[in-house]
Amino acid sequence: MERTFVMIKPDGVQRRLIGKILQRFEEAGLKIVAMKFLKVTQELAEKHYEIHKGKPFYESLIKYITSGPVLAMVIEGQNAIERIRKMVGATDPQKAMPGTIRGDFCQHIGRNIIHASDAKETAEKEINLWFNKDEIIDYKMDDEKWLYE
Ligand code: D4T
Repeated sequence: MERTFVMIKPDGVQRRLIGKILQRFEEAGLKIVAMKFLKVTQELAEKHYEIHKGKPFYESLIKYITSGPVLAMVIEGQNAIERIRKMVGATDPQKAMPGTIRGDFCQHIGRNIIHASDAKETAEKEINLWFNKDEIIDYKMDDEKWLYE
């Protein structure tokens, strides 16, 4: 089992897409193990996007991510990191395939509604940045025997 960090960004919240996005993850058999709704501070935004510091889009990216509440979560499943990146689609919605979240719900790279960790190391780093250990819940879902052999 693998865990990944997923965030519905301020535009996803404002456009009332939380329910539709969560439905996709739930229907795929993925398991939410942590979730919180918060307004991202400047400090957290800068830590989360530190890799992009100095890039032309950095300032607008920080402004956007701190502009309103987001839904942050940790999702668990077999191969969850790659699986969810595929479900989310390409960073630029214009290049995202139909059927993906970005391909179905958005238009512009600066308003791409959702974030998901892109690798094992980033998933671990982001989960630790956004959640305390006691906010992540270990539990069994009753349908697990029907989802995994
Ligand atoms: P996030 O991190 O938001 O899930 O996006 P990705 O993992 O898919 O893509 P990323 O790290 O390369 O970009 C982070 C964030 O910056 C915005 N962005 C990116 C932008 O506004 N203009 C750009 O040219 C790029 C490359 C979109 C996502």
